Amino acid sequence: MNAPVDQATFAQIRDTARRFTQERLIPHEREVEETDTVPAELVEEMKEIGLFGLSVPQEFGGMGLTLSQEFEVIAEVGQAALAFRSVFGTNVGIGSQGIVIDGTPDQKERWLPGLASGDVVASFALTEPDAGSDAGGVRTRAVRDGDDFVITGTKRYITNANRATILTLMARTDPDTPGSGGISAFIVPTDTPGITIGKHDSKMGQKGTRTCDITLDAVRVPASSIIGGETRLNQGFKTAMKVLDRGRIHIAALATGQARRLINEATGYAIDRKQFGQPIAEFQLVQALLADSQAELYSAECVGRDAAARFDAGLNIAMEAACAKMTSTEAVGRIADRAVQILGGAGYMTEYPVERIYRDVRLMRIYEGTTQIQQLIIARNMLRRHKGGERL
Ligand code: COS
Repeated sequence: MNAPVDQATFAQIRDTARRFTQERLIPHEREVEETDTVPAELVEEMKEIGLFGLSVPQEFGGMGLTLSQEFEVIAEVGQAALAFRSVFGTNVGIGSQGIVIDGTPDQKERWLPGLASGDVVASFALTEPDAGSDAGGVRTRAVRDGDDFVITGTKRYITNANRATILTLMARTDPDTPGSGGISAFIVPTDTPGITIGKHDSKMGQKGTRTCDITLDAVRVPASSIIGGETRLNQGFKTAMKVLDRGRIHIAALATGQARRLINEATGYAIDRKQFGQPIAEFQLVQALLADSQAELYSAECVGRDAAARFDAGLNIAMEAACAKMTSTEAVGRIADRAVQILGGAGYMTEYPVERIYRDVRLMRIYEGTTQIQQLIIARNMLRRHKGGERL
């Protein structure tokens, strides 16, 4: 857990992120949409201002932000097209955090400085063709062979797989234990023989992001590649869950960024657009759409910030992270829908960003755990706490 970066330094970091988003990222959105690629010069600029290292502790060259501070930076960058955050998002979140949370000192020393600078890119390889929501259904096998493990299987929809230097990869090390037990988390360099990265997926939205299949055919890694070392053999599911808990608050921040952008787009349009002789913003039915969106954004921000603060306080936040992810991603879906409605015909045209954002945010209710998985996590935790004598 990082100690907070002092307020003055943090204010500078957030201002830099805000300026970079408004002045560099947003002006390139159309190009990203049309070329399905984030320009290389922007990736270099992201490295220069430290975005890849937001969450990596300072002793390993990162900014060492708390999750509350990361939330604010991601809510800024999250106002631009989601493809931009995706470039560095796996280094800040799901790709690096297994190592930060459970890694050995050697693993941290070896990988975190490169992850912080962006010279190393990490992907999180959990999902498989037959293991999506059922993360415990991992079929990729890691079979011990002397001091090594030999890994065979297929991973699916892996973000940044095409650019990854390493994978934090979940594989079954105990074939006799079905479900979540018997899974270990490995650090697997992508230049290891036997790894093939598939062609990148064609998606409804989020153009410029990259997700690919990865096939592993007898990929040999030393046993020391298990995150946390051999003492964490068969403990990889828990590492993955801890990573996802934290990642869900990061996604909540991202959703509030998109929500804010949508509200600004819709409000600006409503003030400029005249019908029946006056700006449509003066009509109460349009005001109701705007007000509902603002109230939902505010609620989402409050829940997300509270969950982040609880994480920073060292509390178990599985339930709160699920609440934050569900609340904010469901809200941004409704906010995007209202924004299209306020723009009317224009909202359906590719000329206006809300058309793209409407498609882009749809994935937020799916990745890092669907809304239905968040409901399941919330309900399970409620029942556990209640049965344990706590009142909710
Ligand atoms: N932190 C730490 N440990 C956790 C945990 C958490 N948040 N959640 C569960 N665990 C532990 C449990 O305590 C349990 O430990 P024991 O075996 O020692 O009792 C173990 O992990 C298994 O937990 P559980 O029985 O709850 O696992 P399930 O197989 O029922 O799965 C869900 C739980 C559904 C919540 C999990 O599979 C999940 O999150 N699925 C969604 C995956 C996802 O988000 N995919 C998106 C793509 S990856 S970007």
